[in-house]
Amino acid sequence: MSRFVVLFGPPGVGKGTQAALLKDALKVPHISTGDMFRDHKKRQTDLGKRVEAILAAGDLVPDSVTNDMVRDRVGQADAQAGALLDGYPRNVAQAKVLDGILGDRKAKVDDVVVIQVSKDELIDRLLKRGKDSGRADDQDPDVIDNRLNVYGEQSEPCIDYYEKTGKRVHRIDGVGTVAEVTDRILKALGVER
Ligand code: B4P
Repeated sequence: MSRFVVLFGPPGVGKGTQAALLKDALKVPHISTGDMFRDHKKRQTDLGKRVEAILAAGDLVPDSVTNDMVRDRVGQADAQAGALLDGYPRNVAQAKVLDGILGDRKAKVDDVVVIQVSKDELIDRLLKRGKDSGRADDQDPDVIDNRLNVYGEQSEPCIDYYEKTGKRVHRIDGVGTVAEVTDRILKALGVER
């Protein structure tokens, strides 16, 4: 039996941080669309050149590009028994495409983990990472503001979509140490470390 878990929440909430720890406990690969785009950008592939300005502005990469990339990644051998999806879907259209991709192989989104923290905390975390890592989209307060608005307008409706389509939606308090948040998520998923 496969298990597909969507890790959901606004920029800076801890998705990437948690995914890196959860993938081992869940024994599935971590698929981060943000990481995949940044990798293309770093290698200056055609895709990387196309998305560079979009990432810098904090806008969403067009669905056609993102969906094709995810379809390809989820089709790879290591994702046959499931995956931890981080940063995808980011709008309801992507959520519907993901349902189609998984439905074609008789799988589905099993759990949606929604990590929550206050807006002030998100901004603090992103600016701190911007300083530590040099990541361009974490350094400009206007870009951070845009990313948070994009989340509210385009991404947040996915939660409602998943609730209406009967998925297990787990709301997790993202404030605390990284280990505390991991424990809360694993407990909600019924997984032992
Ligand atoms: P992402 O890479 O997904 O970036 P993100 O939303 O900022 O979250 P991330 O996972 O990296 O950060 P985390 O919360 O773990 O996307 C980047 C861009 O790619 C998007 O803006 C968009 O342009 C594009 N993109 C990606 N997916 C797309 C899609 N599906 N469709 C279209 N476009 C797409 O961590 C943030 C910071 O908080 C870290 O520094 C961490 O150390 C800290 N932190 C984590 N947990 C903490 C805790 N418990 N306490 C204190 N600090 C904590």
